[in-house]
Amino acid sequence: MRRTLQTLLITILGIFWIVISPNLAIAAPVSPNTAIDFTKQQAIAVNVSLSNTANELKFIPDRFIFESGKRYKLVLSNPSATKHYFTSKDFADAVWTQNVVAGNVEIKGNIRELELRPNTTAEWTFVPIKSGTYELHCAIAGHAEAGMRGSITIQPSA
Ligand SMILES: [Cu+2]
Repeated sequence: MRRTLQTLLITILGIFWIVISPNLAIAAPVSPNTAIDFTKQQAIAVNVSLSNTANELKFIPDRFIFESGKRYKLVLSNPSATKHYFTSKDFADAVWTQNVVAGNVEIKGNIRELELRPNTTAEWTFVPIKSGTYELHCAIAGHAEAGMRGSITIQPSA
């Protein structure tokens, strides 16, 4: 008699579990597989040259279009004989910076501007967040006026 009662109880608990378990799955937090992890997204490489071997005062290219929510790796190089800046503070405020890698150093955290000495490169990995068009210039006196400027556009995600 006692054994029958025990079996019955287990059966009832079993049925209860079958009924409740799909609801538990629904109540569970969003699966990690469906969540977006920007850091695992393949980075889209974009190159920019600050001046050139002829020391022309310009960015090559000087117009950029990025899409919000995508991960980019901006590869900056300075092949000229003088140092230059990649300055676009409003753009820097409109992105989430993952890191900047220069030489053997990786810098994490917000970036405001980058200074590149002659024959150096740096890689800036970021995810655009806020759409808009932002001005770009070199912060060295006279360089922007001589043509070292451009624009960076962040488009809303498609
Ligand atoms: Cu410059």
